[in-house]
Amino acid sequence: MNSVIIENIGKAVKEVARNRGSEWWYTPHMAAASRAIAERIPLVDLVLEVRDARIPFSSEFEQMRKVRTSSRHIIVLNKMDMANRSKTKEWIRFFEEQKCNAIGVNAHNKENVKEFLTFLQARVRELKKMNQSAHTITLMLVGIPNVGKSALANALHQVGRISAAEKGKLKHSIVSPQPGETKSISSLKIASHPNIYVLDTPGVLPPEVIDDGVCSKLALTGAIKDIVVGEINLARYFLSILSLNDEYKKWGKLFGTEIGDFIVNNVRRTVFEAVSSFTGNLENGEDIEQLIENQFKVLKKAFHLPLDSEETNDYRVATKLINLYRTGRLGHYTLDPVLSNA
Ligand SMILES: Nc1nc2c(ncn2[C@@H]2O[C@H](COP(=O)(O)OP(=O)(O)O)[C@@H](O)[C@H]2O)c(=O)[nH]1
Ligand SMILES: [Mg+2]
Repeated sequence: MNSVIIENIGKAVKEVARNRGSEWWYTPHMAAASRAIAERIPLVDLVLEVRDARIPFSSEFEQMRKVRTSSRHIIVLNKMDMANRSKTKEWIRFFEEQKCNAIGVNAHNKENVKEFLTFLQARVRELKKMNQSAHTITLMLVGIPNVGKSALANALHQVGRISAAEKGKLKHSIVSPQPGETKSISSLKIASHPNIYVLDTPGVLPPEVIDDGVCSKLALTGAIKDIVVGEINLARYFLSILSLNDEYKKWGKLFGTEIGDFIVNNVRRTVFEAVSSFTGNLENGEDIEQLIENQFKVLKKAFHLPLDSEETNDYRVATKLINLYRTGRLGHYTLDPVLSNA
């Protein structure tokens, strides 16, 4: 993997964490949320640690590592639709071998959320066997920013209320592509008989800045605001991932037969051609830098950008590319290699 790009992103994040500090990284708001979450962990029946399925390792919620709740702790790999399907399965197997419950979800897919609710109800029934007196069950969603906690809370609330045939206005948590939009803990009902409530909580980043690779992945998947790292750095990082991944090779076979989004096809063709005609060494950091520079140039054409001002165009290429990546239109990438239990 290209170490120069990753180092630069890590440096940018650390600088921000150090200088402007609390405004961007571990905000006072996060510190307060972290305390409020810690108080509730012993009180709730299940803690659902939401992670991003694209980065099951890097999106760990550090606070859960310290509290040993084992049987009451479930790792939820959300945004499964954006990750590599077989890698998600491997990751789930890894967690299960670690004796930790894990499940993949896509908060935007209603059928999938229904299955998830059924899974949760089964867990709740097991709990009730152990504790007969409990008639109201509380689950708590925790995790770093932007992994989809609020989206999941809303989706469970919606699905649960419909099947429980209850009337009344649906509540909802604020879902946003910007990290840090959930400001307080809120409670939503997701099932009856027994009554199950889910607590949505604000995202919390670890207080200490972590390693460059983790910073880069958090930035690309949107857990850290884009301006911290800069869109151009993010796009460069994504291009390095794309160029070292076999995914683009599949695109070569599709040319001539593709349907659908003209720009997407154009971008794929451009990236494919740039990588396959590249004569440098993909293992070499400097060579990759060169490849990425070339890709930025040719992508300007693919995005139909006027060939004037260099800087604004780089920025535009970057934002367009990041947008295509984040809407899953350039493929499904799991950025964390699966850990082995060995
Ligand atoms: N593709 C995809 N996007 C999701 C999913 N869940 C949430 N999102 C999006 O991710 C962003 C962050 O969601 P949000 O619920 O606000 O995250 P939170 O900060 O953890 O509460 C929003 O733009 C959501 O629409 C999912 O399963 N798949
Ligand atoms: Mg939220």
